[in-house]
Amino acid sequence: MEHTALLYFVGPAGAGKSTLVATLQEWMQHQRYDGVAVNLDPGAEVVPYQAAIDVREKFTLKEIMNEYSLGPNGAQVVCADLLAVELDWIRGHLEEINCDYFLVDTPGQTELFLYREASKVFVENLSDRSAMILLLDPLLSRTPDGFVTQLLLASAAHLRFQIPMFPVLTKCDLLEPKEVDNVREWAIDLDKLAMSMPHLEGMSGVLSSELLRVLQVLALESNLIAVSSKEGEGMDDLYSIIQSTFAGGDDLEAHVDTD
Ligand SMILES: Nc1nc2c(ncn2[C@@H]2O[C@H](COP(=O)(O)OP(=O)(O)O)[C@@H](O)[C@H]2O)c(=O)[nH]1
Ligand SMILES: [Mg+2]
Repeated sequence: MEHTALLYFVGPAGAGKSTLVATLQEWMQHQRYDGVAVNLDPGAEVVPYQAAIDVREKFTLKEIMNEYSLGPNGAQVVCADLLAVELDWIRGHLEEINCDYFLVDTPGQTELFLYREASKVFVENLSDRSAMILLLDPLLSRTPDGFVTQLLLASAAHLRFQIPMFPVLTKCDLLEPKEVDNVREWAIDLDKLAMSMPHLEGMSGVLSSELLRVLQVLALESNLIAVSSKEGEGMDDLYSIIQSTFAGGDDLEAHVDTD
């Protein structure tokens, strides 16, 4: 199995995972890097990229709903567990492919991917060079308390998975530039975030300040990258930070110069 790393795109439904996989893959193609897309979302109707490996060949959300007489939520849980059953099938396919990066699109519900034991087994065994691209919702992240909820999710991911995490603020075209700057500053400097927090009365005030202290300990390990798949923004920043983790340096300029 020859690849630089396998990247899981994880985040809430609608955060832009599938679109980011497609946009980053296209960007990589332009730069002559080889990004191979893998779809692990059995609930996807259509995906905006050509998947080299697609879990829907094995099962779809609709099939599981029918087979087990479940609604979509119950079926999502069964699907999350079935993923682990297909570990060998997927690994077999990965082993036949040589590329720079596998771009792995994951199911809509973050919590299913983060908290089910099956996906932990899956992530720990699929590749020994994995990372997680953690998509933060832009509309939630632009308020201090909303951003804290996103940091909590990031902290939970840190606790669950011992792999590099790259937090990404998606759809930044939906925010004012000033709002994007604010969020990025909060990510770097949690004291600034604390000062921006509204001084809430009672329970939520206590909760937020205690939470911030925990988050200061579990702080994000890398800069928050702002991307917009719509505008094609931030792909170079995202690539650079991944590349410097896995290939020991940003080879972007060197690579572009080779032609
Ligand atoms: N404005 C804007 N919309 C986006 C962007 N990326 C994705 N979207 C839209 O957000 C919706 C959900 O995107 P999708 O990639 O399917 O999210 P997923 O559920 O996380 O896979 C779609 O309607 C996309 O067109 C972006 O960068 N900017
Ligand atoms: Mg999707």
